Amino acid sequence: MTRPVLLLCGLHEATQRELESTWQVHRYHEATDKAALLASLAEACEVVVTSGGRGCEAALMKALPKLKLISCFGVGVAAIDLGHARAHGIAVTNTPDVLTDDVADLAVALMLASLRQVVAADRWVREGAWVKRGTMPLTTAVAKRRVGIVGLGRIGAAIATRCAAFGTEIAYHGPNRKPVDWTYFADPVEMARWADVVIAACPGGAATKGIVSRAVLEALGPAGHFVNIARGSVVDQPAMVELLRSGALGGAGLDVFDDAPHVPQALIDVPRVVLQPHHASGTNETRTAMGRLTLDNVAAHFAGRSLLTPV
Ligand code: 8YV
Repeated sequence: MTRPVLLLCGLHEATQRELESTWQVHRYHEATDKAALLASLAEACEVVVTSGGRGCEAALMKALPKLKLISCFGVGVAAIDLGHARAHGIAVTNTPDVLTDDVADLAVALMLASLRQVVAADRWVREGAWVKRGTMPLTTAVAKRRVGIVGLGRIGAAIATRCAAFGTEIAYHGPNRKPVDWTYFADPVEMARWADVVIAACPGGAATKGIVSRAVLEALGPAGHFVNIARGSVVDQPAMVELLRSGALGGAGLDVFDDAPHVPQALIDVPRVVLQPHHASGTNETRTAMGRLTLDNVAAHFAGRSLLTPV
């Protein structure tokens, strides 16, 4: 109870409640004088809790010289300066595996929604077009489509397995070929030329910044659909918006954006786009499991036990 923990952002409610009833939690995001808070914790704070979106910058780590653990609520740790953490003996934990199914489910839901225009069809009924204009324009079949996945990690592989059940052909792009039967493309542009749908499922960060480039989106083309459950940074967002608006890219299902929660109006205005508020892991079950791991890693640190999910 007496050990201080610095919390960088609001968390899943029950997780934050338990964190705050177990440790002496200081809410950095709500502090009016952040420098004073850091100074007051400098000699005592060993643990920071953050989220995948908030991450943790080197400057904050430097202000806490006793820092030993950054426990991240989320699998993506690209917003944490891992190089600085490693160089200074600060362990980082995340929440892998527990969210894989939900994130893969949402990727497939966005693919289905984009190809079958589920949201536009809902609007067609809701806004009375069915009565006034009759049947809506035809959509695109999912079966037999070619799906190219950028990043065949845990989540990418779970997406591929689900897509296989829909009778799609599957290929993937990543830094390395994997021991799987799906087709490997070393070049994402070539994969996009082959594909009807490209799904981004890779980690964020410098290595994947803009990997879904203008060239990839142009290769996907006017009949192609792009799904992103990875990070906004993996796609050239201005190019994507421009191509969607002009019809040079057929459609998109997007859970993540540059500068979230701000989504460009130009993107909101495209009717062939399905938007989500970064909610791929947003189920009660998964957020509870993510919270359990986040809390258990903190408890393991203070008890001197091995961390459960070190990055
Ligand atoms: C969460 C995520 O939305 O796990 C990740 O990397 O992006 C998501 O599961 C986020 O971390 C919760 O704030």
